[in-house]
Amino acid sequence: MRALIIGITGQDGSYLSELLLEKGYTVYGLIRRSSSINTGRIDHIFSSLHLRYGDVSDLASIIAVVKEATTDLNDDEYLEIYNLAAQSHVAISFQLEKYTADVDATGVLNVLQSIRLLNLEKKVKLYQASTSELYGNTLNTHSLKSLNEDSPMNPVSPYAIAKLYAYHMVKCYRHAYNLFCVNGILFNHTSPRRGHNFVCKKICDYVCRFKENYENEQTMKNFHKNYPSAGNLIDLSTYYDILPPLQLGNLNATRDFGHAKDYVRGMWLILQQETPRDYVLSTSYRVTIRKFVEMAFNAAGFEGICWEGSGVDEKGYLPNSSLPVVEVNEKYFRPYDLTDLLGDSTRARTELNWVEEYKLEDIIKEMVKNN
Ligand code: NDP
Ligand code: GDR
Repeated sequence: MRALIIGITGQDGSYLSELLLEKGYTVYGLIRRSSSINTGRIDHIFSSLHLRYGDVSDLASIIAVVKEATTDLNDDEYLEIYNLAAQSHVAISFQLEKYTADVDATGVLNVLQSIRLLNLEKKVKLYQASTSELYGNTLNTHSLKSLNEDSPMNPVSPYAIAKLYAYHMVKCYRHAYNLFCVNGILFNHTSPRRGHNFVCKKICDYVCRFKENYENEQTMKNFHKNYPSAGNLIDLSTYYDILPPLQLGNLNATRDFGHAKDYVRGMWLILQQETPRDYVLSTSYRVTIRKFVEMAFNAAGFEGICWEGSGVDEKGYLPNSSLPVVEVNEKYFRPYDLTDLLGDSTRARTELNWVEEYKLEDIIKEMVKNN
């Protein structure tokens, strides 16, 4: 059992590596050269992995690693390739349009071409990290209840447009060259290993700092109560940060959130099928970003956030406080946002027996605890 993970240093790559190692796979991984360390998520399993430098936009480096990973495969063996590499930030794709296309669209073509150039059509199974972003605002424009593999795709960002190219190219290679290549159309999934500038991680990081601050403040207040004479000697502000309110963008957007661990198990199941097929993975539980904020504060023991104002003037307050903990900042608005997402993963549930183990509340608790 051999696998190659392109994008192994990311959130999903790290959980998938753990899963495959547990199952006894030999795991190859492609990592990018970086001026600072980018292997933090896989350091704990570093010595068990076969890591090679490369870049999905560099065909030669893909050919080299695919060739190495398929050397001496027995007749009944094949290589599972998981292409998770992407410029994966939707908002940033509006600033890096061409680069996002090079990595997220034609990068996938490089992976597909490497398989053909090496005549490995019968020796490789390819998983492509596709996304619910492909649907754009279809849920509302088509008055649908939820989104499945047959729902119309209307991408609204450079990221999603690049991923739609990749999605179709995978289907094209499947039909044209009989390759086992499939799209996992995954809805948002998160974890303590989520990149820091995605909204759920950003919120949970803030809540943790807030809690720490609050506890330090309480400790200092108690200290002052017990030792009132120290008040003149100690400057309270040197003992805890004055934490500015969390700055967020669109609080009305909804997302269908799951745990990355459940989703990488789904990726593996998709590649174990006899027949290549695309699958949606989603929890079918959606919340607004505003609700996510409330749930994260609740998880840290701060209940009852109330919201005042609207649009850019909206602010979130904890009970009995006149200082906001959340403010809307238009800097985080996107030129074009995807406002509503809800998946229907009936196909994965019936054909793969895939079922998620984590509920959103548990995910948030884990993220707030393990920050
Ligand atoms: P991350 O951003 O955490 O990880 C992306 C990975 O791709 C990193 O290992 C990154 O390397 C690597 N990468 C980026 N550019 C290149 C490149 N040019 N060549 C090689 N590797 C590259 O994303 P996630 O783990 O969250 O997501 C995995 C995949 O699934 C992505 O393709 C994403 O678009 C897609 N997806 C994610 C969803 C989610 O909710 N998490 C939902 C649906 C799809 P480095 O560490 O060096 O930056
Ligand atoms: P998304 O995730 O765009 O769904 O893409 P992200 O967490 O960036 O945004 C989700 C929603 O939250 C709103 N939002 C903010 N977003 C960020 N990043 N920062 C903020 O401050 C903020 N405030 C509000 C956004 O407008 C948006 O509506 C993720 C990525 O993992 C993709 O790679 C993947 O394909 C999709 O999920 C499914």
